[in-house]
Amino acid sequence: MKLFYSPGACSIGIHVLLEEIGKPYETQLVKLREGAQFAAEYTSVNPKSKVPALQRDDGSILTEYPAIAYWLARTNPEARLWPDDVESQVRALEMMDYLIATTHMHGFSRIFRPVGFAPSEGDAETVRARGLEIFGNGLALLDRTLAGKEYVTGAFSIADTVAFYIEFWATARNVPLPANCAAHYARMLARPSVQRVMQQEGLA
Ligand SMILES: N[C@@H](CCC(=O)N[C@@H](CS)C(=O)NCC(=O)O)C(=O)O
Repeated sequence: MKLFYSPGACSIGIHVLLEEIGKPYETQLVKLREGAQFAAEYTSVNPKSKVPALQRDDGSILTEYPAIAYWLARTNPEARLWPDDVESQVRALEMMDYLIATTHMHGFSRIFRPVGFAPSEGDAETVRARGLEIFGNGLALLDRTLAGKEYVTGAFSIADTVAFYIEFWATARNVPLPANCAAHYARMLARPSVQRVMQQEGLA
């Protein structure tokens, strides 16, 4: 398997899952800041020009975080990354979808690259402020979900790796984490898999 990633990007969550699984894998750096995601070398891997992408051992490529995470979890059941009961499964999916489709794509993306959402450069601050609002709403909902629990569905699952990268981005941007998110983030940082990934991506 080969993970196409960029340090500190959302691909970090898939990287954590690969470490949790513990089987051999390779990594391939995609230099997003240099625009490598738009070069033919990478669009032949992922025409969407995004990381993460995962090349499987048969050469086929998987894209989209939830699909990659689900495939890794279901094909490596011994790693216990996917809950057994339907209620926990559907809650894991619900949280991943909200955090990726709304908190990440609509919230963080507005903070990180406001020009992508702004009709003109002068609108950037308004866009960024809206991004912070959406991002904050996501953290607040995650915080309520985590109340009285160690992980999103109780036990560790693929949903926690999405929560982790959102919490990581919040911390990197000095957005305060609500208490349950802060405790969850600390719990994630204490996992050996996360520590190895932080080292490997040069973020420790
Ligand atoms: N819907 C995609 C989103 C992936 C995504 O937005 N990745 C970002 C990094 S966190 C990226 O590759 N951005 C490059 C760009 O937009 O140019 C998924 O779930 O995997």
